[in-house]
Amino acid sequence: MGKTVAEKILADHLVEGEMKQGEEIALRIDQTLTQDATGTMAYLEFEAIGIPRVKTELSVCYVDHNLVQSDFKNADDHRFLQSIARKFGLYFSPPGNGISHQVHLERFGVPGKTLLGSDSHTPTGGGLGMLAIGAGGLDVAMAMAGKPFYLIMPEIYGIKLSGKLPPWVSARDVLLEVLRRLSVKGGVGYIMEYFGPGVAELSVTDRATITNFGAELGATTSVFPSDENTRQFLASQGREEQWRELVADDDASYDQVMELDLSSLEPLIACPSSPDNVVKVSEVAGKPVTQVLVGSCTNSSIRDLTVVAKTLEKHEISKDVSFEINPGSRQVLENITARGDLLTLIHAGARVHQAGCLGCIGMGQAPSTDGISLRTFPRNFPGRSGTAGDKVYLCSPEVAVASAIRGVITDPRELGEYPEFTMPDNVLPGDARIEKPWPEDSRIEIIRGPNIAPFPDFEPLPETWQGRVMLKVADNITTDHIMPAGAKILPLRSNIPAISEFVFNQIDHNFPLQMKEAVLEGYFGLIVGGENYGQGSSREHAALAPRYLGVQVKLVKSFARIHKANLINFGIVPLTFADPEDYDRIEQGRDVVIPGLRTTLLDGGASVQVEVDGQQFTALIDLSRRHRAILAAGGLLNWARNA
Ligand code: MIC
Ligand code: SF4
Repeated sequence: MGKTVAEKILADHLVEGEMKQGEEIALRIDQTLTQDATGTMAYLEFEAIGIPRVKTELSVCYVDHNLVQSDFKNADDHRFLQSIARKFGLYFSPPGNGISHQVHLERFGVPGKTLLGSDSHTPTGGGLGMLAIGAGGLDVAMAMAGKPFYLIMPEIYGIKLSGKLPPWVSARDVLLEVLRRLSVKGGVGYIMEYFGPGVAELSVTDRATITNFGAELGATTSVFPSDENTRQFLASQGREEQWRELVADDDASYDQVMELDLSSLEPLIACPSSPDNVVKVSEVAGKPVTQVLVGSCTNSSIRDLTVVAKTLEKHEISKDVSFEINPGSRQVLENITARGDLLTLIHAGARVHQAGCLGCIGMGQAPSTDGISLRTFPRNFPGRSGTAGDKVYLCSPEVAVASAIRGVITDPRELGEYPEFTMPDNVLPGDARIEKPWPEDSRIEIIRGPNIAPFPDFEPLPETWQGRVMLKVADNITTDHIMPAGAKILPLRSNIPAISEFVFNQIDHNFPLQMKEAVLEGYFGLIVGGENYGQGSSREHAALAPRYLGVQVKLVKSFARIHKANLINFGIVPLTFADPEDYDRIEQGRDVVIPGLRTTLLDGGASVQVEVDGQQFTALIDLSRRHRAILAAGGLLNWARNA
């Protein structure tokens, strides 16, 4: 039987297991990427593994998140990462050079390769025909050490595209429509693969917008074929020799298929505060906006900023709107400058920032109280912008610029003629600041600032587990809820004791104190949760910091993929309710005993009895043998040391 693109790449990289849905498989990883907010911890872990050089074909260390230097902490981390890259043989992309995913697409991505990144939007590389997967920092550290990446074989969800996008409708609207149909948990357990005649109508940057934003479906990754458009994109980057054709066989079959006619789409928008809260722009048109931000790894390519600039040639920005541009990369900035579009943007009143994540992760750009903020970003989780009670909408650059012009949410089709954009045959590479790997030299020193704390040690799992329900939360809890980001907390990413003071900060700011008191009384923590627990960011701090506080078990209705893997890596046992209605029967504050948890795990038991104040509940254990051994050891590093 024929293969899909995803199956071809998986088969080429399979080192263990069988490609049967639900089985654990191990993949060889060709390339890795890290960014600074997850990277510092990933390299501390890499150092703990004790390998002198990275063993991948190519690994890149990016600095793009923690750009605001309000004291020494972020600046120290930047220096630490540069010295790490020099020491261990990585490329280094410094602050201001751009967002990891955008730069990687431009300068490093290669069709048919595997890429593992310590960031949930790593699937951006799927736009080039890569199998690009987001993971926790420790998994990326293991891949840099030459170890395979383990995952449960996903099913393949085929999205058959036909037709052509109408004027003022763009790639963002494609995925907003998919999110509207499937929700933020609709992609869990799947690789989304795009095929059909509509694929040829989308450029690589359009495709990258779709695979990037596809992270919000909870999917393992998303992938497009590598075709003539891919060849042209790589040629424009001066990398044509890295192109290879990669398309699904004619008789390939998909586990699910969705049909999507691009011609039938219209401008869409995700309302506060979830990326799947999607409506037609016309349904919310007329609401006043105070801030419009164009940027992020989803929508800040040369195409995106050119379309915005060309629209502004004929219009002005409303005086009631702060209109801001966060370029995706230095390459984008250099090219829009060379082509004159930057002048149009500045002239129209845009606030133009350095290339990076910026307000997307709450590094500045917080909106005003009650002010509607329109963003071309991938996430609008509550409070992520830095303003409590924020009203963040997600939309295309077209909707963003139209709304910035009118000062109210606006359907861009009202603006008349759609500006033409054709990708130039050659772009300025904009990569002069990217440092190539240094030759091995034992004299290279790693520069550590005082905020970098050593990696904490964790105990193995006890035979009988004793604890307390420390918190009960609802469905779709994000890792932003568990471990918030923002300009104040992000600089603590290399200091687990310090950052743990902010665990569950938005839900209950007393949580860390209560955990400490419980541990002193001899109780560890259990968290009860609903569906899709831990969706969103890949930050392993959402597992590591709670574990540091004494959280050792999570009992939920279902988990998001990356978070579940991170829990296992740091020795937190992920359990699910056998009967989801038991969720309603367990109250916060109750004492819990799980007799024989360790032996049950090691013996391969499929379930365990959880006693809450004397009442028995059955919890399911959906874990591989390897996972079970890691949990018993108290985490992946302990396990790897003993192996
Ligand atoms: C995000 O968009 O949430 C982030 C910030 O890029 C994260 C990584 C992090 O928390 O450092 C992600 O997407 O994984
Ligand atoms: Fe950066 Fe936002 Fe992309 Fe995350 S989603 S990598 S914070 S731009």
